[in-house]
Amino acid sequence: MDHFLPNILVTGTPGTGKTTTSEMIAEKCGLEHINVGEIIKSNKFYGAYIEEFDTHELDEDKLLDELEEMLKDGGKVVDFHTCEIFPERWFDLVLVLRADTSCLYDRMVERGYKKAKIDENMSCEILQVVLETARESYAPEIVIELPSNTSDDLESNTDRAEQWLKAWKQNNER
Ligand code: DAT
Repeated sequence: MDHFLPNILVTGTPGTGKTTTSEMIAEKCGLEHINVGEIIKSNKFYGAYIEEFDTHELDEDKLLDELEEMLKDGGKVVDFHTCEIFPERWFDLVLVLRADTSCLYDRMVERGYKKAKIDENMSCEILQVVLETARESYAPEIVIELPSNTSDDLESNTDRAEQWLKAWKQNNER
């Protein structure tokens, strides 16, 4: 996408800290946070309900149309656990957050997730499904894996995004 500011995708297994990190990056970098889960909910971009995972199927076409419009001018931090449904051209940087299993487990219990959903997410994180999918879906040099266990991690991840944005602006001056 040819735009004045870049778009950043923050992805990872549910509970790895996408929303927390995206909000901080957006605030520090003067970008806009887009929580894709919230957009799906508020617009009811749903297909059928899948009881086993306590979730709904996604109406991808409607979601992508909505996001295309939102991302066209750049300057967005997009937060979603699935990264392969988006066109590659949308993003200039893809951050994949990783959490240690004990950390992730505690966060999901705190959220009140059902056992099947916790099990699914734990194996997703252990098998690093999101990281590998991100590497298959985007140019490997724009995909960065970041630990997201502690508040120090949160701070250094935000600093890193800020540095990256600074460099991007210097390289894309018009
Ligand atoms: P996600 O959007 O990936 O589902 P979240 O941002 O809602 O995750 O975070 C889940 C919980 O974990 C929430 O209580 C905040 C906490 N958390 C997130 N990132 C963290 C970090 N780097 N250090 C400590 N706690 C963190």
